[in-house]
Amino acid sequence: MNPFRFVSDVSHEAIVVDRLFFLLVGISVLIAGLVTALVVIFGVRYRKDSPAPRRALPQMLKNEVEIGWISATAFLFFFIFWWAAAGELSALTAPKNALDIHIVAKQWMWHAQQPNGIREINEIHAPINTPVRLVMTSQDVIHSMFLPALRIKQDVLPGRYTYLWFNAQKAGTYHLLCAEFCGTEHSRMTGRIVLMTQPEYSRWTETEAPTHGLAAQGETLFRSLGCSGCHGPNASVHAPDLDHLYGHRVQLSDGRVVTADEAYLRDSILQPRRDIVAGYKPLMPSFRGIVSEDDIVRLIAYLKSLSTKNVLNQQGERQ
Ligand code: HEC
Ligand SMILES: [Cu+2]
Repeated sequence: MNPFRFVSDVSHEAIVVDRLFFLLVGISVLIAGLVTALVVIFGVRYRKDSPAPRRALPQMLKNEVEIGWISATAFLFFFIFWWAAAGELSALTAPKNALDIHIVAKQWMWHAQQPNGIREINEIHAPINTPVRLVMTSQDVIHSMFLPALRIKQDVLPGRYTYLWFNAQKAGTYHLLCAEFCGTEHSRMTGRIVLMTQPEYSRWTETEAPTHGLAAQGETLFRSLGCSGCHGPNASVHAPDLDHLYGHRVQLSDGRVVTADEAYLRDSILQPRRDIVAGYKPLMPSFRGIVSEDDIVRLIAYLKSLSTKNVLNQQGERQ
């Protein structure tokens, strides 16, 4: 943990961010230096009572010079724009096979849940050379997940999910900070991200593993909350089968078609009246105030496991 590192080599994206940053600093220093030098030179040369000849009316430069100058600067700025935009766009969408780690922020701590159910406080363990996606929400106010070594930051909001992903290439322990003022102890809302090689990470998950993974905990909730009473195979209520749901498209009764992502599943549980599936009655009760953010994470992990199981089965049949 060296807070005074100027250059990060923890991930490919961090390296790109640094190069861009130093390019911009370099250009700014050059231009600021040039302007300062000219101010000083002209100030001295044309001071009051200086014998230097007054300047005549400005002369037009040759067209070629004007066009060359304008295209060169325009090209430079489009290049910077393209470079920054390309980096930013790839930072937005995580690869499909990313490892999902769920984060719930609350005043004043970070609560992480690994796919296999391990719970961590103010600490995130993650493997390197693997795309890792943080699926984040807040239980109270707005927080912001800041991982300076990876050069990434994302606000964490109550009532919805935001995402952050990275593919680290260097193991180590790095800072994790809250970058949005969130109350008295905001400055103490810090932690560490521990990046490990894949064998180390598997060993860690094995030694720490609780008896029940996240999806299994979700399945237990699914039964104890009565979801299975409506969504199960022998239900008397006409409710959609949730097996094929995650990642697939859903036709809603008002004609919209949406993709069932984490946000959709969360909304289905907390505000079921908002998106009614086509062909069904709005019979599902809202679970707002009944399930905590952590429980929603578990339920979603369970629903996701139903859909991956299905994809595997389909592949198995095809082979
Ligand atoms: C009283 C019966 C009932 C209970 C209990 C119930 N649901 Fe539902 N659920 C429905 C019905 C009916 C729909 C379809 C209408 C709609 O979209 O609201 C639905 C829709 C959904 C959808 C969207 C399905 C799709 O195909 O897009 C999800 C996800 C869901 N329920 C999850 C849950 C979870 C998780 C629980 C337990 C916390 C639960 N449900 C409890 C009846 C129920
Ligand atoms: Cu915070």
